[in-house]
Amino acid sequence: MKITEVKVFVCSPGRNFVTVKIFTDAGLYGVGDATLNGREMAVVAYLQEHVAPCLIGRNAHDIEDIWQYLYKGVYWRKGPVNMAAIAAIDMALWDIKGKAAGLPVYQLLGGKSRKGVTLYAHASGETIEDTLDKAEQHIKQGFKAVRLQCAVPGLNVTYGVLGDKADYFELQGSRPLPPEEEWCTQKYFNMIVELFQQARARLGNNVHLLHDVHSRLTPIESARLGKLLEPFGLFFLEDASMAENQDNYKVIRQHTTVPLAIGETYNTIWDCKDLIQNQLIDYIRVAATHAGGITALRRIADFASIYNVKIAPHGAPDLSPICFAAHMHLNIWAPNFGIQEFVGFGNAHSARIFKHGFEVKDGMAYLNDAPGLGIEFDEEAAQEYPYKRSYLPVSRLEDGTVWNW
Ligand code: CS2
Ligand code: MG
Repeated sequence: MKITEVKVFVCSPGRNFVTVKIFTDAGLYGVGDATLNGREMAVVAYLQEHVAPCLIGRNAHDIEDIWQYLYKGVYWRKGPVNMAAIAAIDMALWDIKGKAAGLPVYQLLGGKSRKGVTLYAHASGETIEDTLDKAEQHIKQGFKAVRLQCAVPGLNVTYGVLGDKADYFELQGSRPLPPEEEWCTQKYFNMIVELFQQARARLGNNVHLLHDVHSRLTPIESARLGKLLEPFGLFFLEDASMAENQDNYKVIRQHTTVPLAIGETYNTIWDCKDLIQNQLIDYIRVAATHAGGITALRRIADFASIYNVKIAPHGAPDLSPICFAAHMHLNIWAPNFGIQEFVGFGNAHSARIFKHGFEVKDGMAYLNDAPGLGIEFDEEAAQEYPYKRSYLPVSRLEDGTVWNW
C-alpha cells in the first residue's frame, strides 16, 4: 500500500489546528494532528518542505520504519517542531493501518484494558466560590475528577482563568502579540491552600481533585506547596516546577507525598527518562501530538509501567480532536492508564470540521468500533476557518523579570 500524497491543513475554528492527511494507492487515507500552539506555521513548513517529499512511494504499513527514518534520519533529533511533524505522520499511518485491517487502533495495540476512559474536567473561576460552583456543576454531570484553578487576587491574569474572554484571540486583543501576565508566588500561596480547604469542605472527600501549577514555582517552593496540600489528598499536582533539569524533582519528592504529574511540553522519552526511572513522578502527561505520536507514546507508556508511573495525556483545547482520538486508543489499551484531561470537544465550528463518535457519560469517555482512529476531517469545512496568528502569554515577575508561563 503506497503513500501517494501528504496534505497539510491549518484551520482556526476558535484556535489554530494543523492537520495532516495521508493518501494511499489503496484508496485509504489517514489523519494526524501536528498542532504546536503559537508556532503552528513552523510545523506546516517543516512538513510540506522537508517531510512530505520523503514519504511519497513508501509503504504506508511501515509505521515503525517511517518513524525511525524521520527521527534518526533527520540527524537533528528531538525538538517540538520535528516531533509534532513525526507525530502527525505516525497518527495518520496508524489510522490507515486500522482502516486496512477493519479494526480500531486500540485493537492493534493489544485490545482493551478497561471499559472506558476516566476523565477530569476543568473548574476555573475568578473567585474560590466561583471555582467551586463550577466544580459542583461538573460533579452533578457525573465527573469523578475535577481540576481546580482560581484567579490569584492582586495579579492581572492567572493561568487557566480566561474570565470574560471566549478564547485566546480575545485575550491577545487586536495586535496580536503575546499577552503578558504577572506572577507572584507569595500571592499565589495566600490563595491556593484556602481553595483546597474550601473545596474539601464543600465537595467532600469522594471526588478527585487536581491542580496545575503551570511551572510557576521553584523546586523548594513546590516542596512547600506539596506539604501544605497533603491534607487535601490531591489526585495529582501538575507541573509544580520545571524539570529541564530532571533532578529538580528529587528536591520536591524528598519533602512531600503529593502525587506529581509532568510532561505536556515533552517531545521524547529522553525528556522524562530520569523522572520515570528514579520514580520522581507518578503521572507522565506527554501528548501524542508533541511527543512523536502513538508509536512513541506506546513506548513511553511501557517504560513508565515498570516504575509505577501512569499515563495521563495532556488534553488542552489547543490539541485537535485527532490528538484526543489517538489518546483514546492509547488510554483504553495501556495497562498503566491513569486519567485523561478533558475540556469538551470544542465549539460548534470545530465540530463541523472534526467528526467522531466518542461518547462522554458520567465523567467517562467511550470509543466505538470504527476502524482506525475513528475521526474524520472535513477539508471543505476547514477552509471556512483560515489560520489566525496567535501566541501563548508571557509571564513576568512583579519587578519585570521574565518568568515561566
Ligand atoms: C495546560 C495547557 O491543559 C493543561 O494542562 O497546561 O492549558 C497549556 O497551557 C496549553 O496547552 C499550552 O499550549
Ligand atoms: Mg498543564
